[in-house]
Amino acid sequence: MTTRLTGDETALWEAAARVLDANWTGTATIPSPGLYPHQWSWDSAFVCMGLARHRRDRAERELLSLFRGQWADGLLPHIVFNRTLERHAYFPGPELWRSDRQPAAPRGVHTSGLTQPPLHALAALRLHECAHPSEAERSRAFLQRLYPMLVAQHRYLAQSRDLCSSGLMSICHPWESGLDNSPAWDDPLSAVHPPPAHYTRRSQPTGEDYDRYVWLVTLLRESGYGTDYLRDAHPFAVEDPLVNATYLASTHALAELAQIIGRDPVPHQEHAQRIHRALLDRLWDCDAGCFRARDIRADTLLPVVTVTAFAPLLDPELPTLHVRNLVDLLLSARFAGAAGYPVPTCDLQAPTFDRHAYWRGPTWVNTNWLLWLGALGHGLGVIADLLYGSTLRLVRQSGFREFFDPFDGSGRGSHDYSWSAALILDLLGARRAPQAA
Ligand code: 2M8
Repeated sequence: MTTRLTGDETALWEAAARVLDANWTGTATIPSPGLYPHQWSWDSAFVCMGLARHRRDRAERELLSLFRGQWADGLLPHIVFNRTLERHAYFPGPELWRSDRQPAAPRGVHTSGLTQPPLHALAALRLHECAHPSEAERSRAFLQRLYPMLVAQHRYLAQSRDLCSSGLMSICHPWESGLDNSPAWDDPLSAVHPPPAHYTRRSQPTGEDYDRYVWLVTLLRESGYGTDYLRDAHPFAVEDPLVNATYLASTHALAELAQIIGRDPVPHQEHAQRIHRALLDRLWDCDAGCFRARDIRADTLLPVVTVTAFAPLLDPELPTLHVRNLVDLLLSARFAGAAGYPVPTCDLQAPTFDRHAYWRGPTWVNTNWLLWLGALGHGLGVIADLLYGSTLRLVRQSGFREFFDPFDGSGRGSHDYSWSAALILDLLGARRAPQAA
């Protein structure tokens, strides 16, 4: 812990730490008891941001456990399955992905064959930055070990996921976005036509979309998760602002990590420039004054404005005009301005907005945290403080829930959700003192 906390903050800190301690399996942190019993990729990155300030030994093990699932081509899977659990602990389990039949997948570890937002280099950098001076040597040694795995992860994204050679990575499944049932995916998903399905599922979302999710995985699996297939034939391919903003932030982090361990940062810096330019060229919508996802099969920007519109605030070189437009939209009645508990995951005025439905409207701690980080990077202290305060208010009122009603702050989904707890530790640890102008 780096900051002196008040009594209330200490209680919140201890409650958050208890959630992470309870969800620790001995090798990694599950997202929540019951609903998500395996290890998820971007969840682990968020968890590391909190563990960096609570149990850095566990943060290191968390990342190493996740990278045990890395494929030979560099793919870092979005789920690493816990083999000791029953087959039906979570659907879809290893039997849908069949990673054991893929030559590039690791032996003895079952994984999915998808990615998630690549926040891991950023998590590793934050871990190093939070290290006590007495731990600096050990921290550098850990980075030496992790760095080649992070480089391989980014190489995979550049070589196998830059489907348009644009500089941006594409997602090939809504699950790769992390915002699974976001209304942004409604259009590209409607072009996916699965055969009738024969399974049941216990949590949201259900129905036709779920059939499409499973069908997309079946197509990927049957193609051997191949790059040529992804580029030329897979029906769902989207360049998303949040995914690419995390890709950019982690590419900058990789450059910093390279410097810390005496490697060459220049290739990462050049790559970051390319992502930066492509974000502006391909995903900025001048008329709407915000970023939107691009469906690369239809070559159009997707119509619904969601919280991912703001994620490029993570780009340290985002031009001032773009920052100003994003702040206007964020504070308007379409987002924070009319939600008592910002930031809703979908434009409140969009017909698809739904205050109860998972990623179709509710407020989430991780998206708030990403925007908080982006706002800090641009010196937007008032916006950062607004996000800080509203996020703390959510968990104080409703606990470490998976997501929250953006109008009344009531909690929804899982209880004791790991990233909600971990990111509160990071927020409390990083709380800033006001500075005179
Ligand atoms: C949710 O996604 C999984 C599939 O990956 C699911 O719906 O079962 C999403 O919220 C995702 O962002 C998150 O990583 C995962 C585990 O918390 O749950």
